[in-house]
Amino acid sequence: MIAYIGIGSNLGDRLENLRAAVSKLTRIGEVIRTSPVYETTPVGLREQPLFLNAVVEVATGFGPQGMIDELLRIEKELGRDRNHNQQDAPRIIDLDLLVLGDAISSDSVAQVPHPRMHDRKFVLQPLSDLTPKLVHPVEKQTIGELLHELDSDEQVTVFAETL
Ligand code: PH2
Ligand code: MG
Ligand code: MG
Repeated sequence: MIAYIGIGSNLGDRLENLRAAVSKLTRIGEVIRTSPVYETTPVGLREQPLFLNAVVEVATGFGPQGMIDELLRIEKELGRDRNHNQQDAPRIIDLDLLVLGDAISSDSVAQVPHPRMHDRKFVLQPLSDLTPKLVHPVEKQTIGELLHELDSDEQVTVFAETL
């Protein structure tokens, strides 16, 4: 199945953190493509550094739970500490499962599609670069439509054309 994983960093060498994550993502399958990298204003807790965000396309045999377990393991290996952090605090790396084929799971630990992806420009812009015609399994609109219709004041600007 094709999976899309959202990656983000707003601490340390942000671009290097994203690159290190992509190389570890080969553990969940074959990395097919990566989107451009965007610099984005923080959503939620606003008083924190700008993020770099991108999306990675992976061909995988993993299911939602196995995938999320592995993403959490990779975050930890890259130095993310979840214990002493408030929600939405700055992070070295964040790996979010956005879409896994047309799987729908609302399980509290393994949610897919990501419950907030359709109202985040920092997700929809790079995802739309890779797959504008992909239909969101729950919203039933394409990623391109969701991006076009989103009314958001997030600033999302190209930081690097490739990862
Ligand atoms: N991640 C969040 C909260 N806010 N804002 C931006 N711009 N990029 C993110 O990756 C991000 C965020 C929670 O995971
Ligand atoms: Mg996130
Ligand atoms: Mg996350």
